[in-house]
Amino acid sequence: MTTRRTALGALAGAALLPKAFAADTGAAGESLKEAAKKKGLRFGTAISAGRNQFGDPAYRALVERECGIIVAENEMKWQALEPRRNAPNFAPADAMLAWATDKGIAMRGHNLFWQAEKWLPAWVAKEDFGARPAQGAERLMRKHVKTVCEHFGKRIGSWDVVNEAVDPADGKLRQNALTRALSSSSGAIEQIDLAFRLAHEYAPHAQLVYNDYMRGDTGSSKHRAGVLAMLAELKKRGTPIHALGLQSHIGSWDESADRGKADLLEWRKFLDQVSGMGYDLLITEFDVNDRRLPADIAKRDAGVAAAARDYLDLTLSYPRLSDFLLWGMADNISWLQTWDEAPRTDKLPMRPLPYDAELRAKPLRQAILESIRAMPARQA
Ligand code: 9MR
Repeated sequence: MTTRRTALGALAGAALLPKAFAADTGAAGESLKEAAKKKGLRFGTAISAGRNQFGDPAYRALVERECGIIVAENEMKWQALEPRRNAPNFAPADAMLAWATDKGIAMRGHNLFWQAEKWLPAWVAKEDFGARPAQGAERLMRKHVKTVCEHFGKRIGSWDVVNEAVDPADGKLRQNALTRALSSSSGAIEQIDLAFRLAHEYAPHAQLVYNDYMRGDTGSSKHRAGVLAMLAELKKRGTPIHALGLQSHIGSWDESADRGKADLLEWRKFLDQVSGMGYDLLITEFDVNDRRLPADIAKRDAGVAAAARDYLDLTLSYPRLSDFLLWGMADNISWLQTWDEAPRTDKLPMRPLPYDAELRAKPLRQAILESIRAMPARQA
């Protein structure tokens, strides 16, 4: 069978888009980034060097057409930038940033510190911080932030400084090798505060973001409460943090349409509280898990689009929100295909993103476009 990828390989011009793409998006029509720009919103996506994305000219052309901002799905994580101590590897991230800069696409940074220990580089967990562990941990954190922020400089205008600090199970702050070294008694707040202060020192131009996956459903109530408590504490401490990143991996947990409405009310309350504290908002990793929807593709795609509309109409209504990024553009490259915590029981491939594997636009793209067109314009 000829796949889109092999057919593409035969094309001489890398910039050529498959016919299906041109027809389905109405390539002459308005792109998502153009629609967003009219509202003072930046629209974009994560992109990865893995899973046939950044290396695929057709995928890159799609990102270029639709997106005004990108984020590296994995390539700027500490684990990726310094897999072994003092053995940095900036090349994959640099290649993306060079491409984005060339195309006039902005890029944000994800992330300086991922709090779950398993996502820190393995060598950090084994690090001997010496007789004065707090100073040793601070030294290491400073070196990391300095190296990374100075390397990318002003080309990265927004950083996820701390990722996923709150444990959804109890709303408490997660511990890791750095938090334990910095504070034996009072949890991780010192380390989080320090992370933001260092980011402010070495990237004073940048928007500094706390990024997490809290949701509106009942199962996420401790998570929301924990994030609110942490944001309140950081405000009290005068920590230089500007915004909350709403990852927005939706669709996995909300049980019914009715419950969905109640969850949206909780979500509204949460966003009101966060903006009430003076924090800006971003949607950083949007996708829709379709595990609760039927196998039939038309029904599934309609259900995904409807869930997106409900969530986006509410979330984009907050004037403090001015960036909206998806966690990928096409179904086949989504992390959800291999995530085993909330799988489809029928094992069918998920359809969580606005384009299918052949880069044909799906109803989700239309839903995103309509939500953007319906949202109130941001102040300049
Ligand atoms: O999508 C990412 C996947 O390719 C990586 O294997 C994984 C671990 O680095 O991270 C995934 O992205 C996560 C993001 O960095 C933070 N929020 C949740 C995302 C999905 O797990």
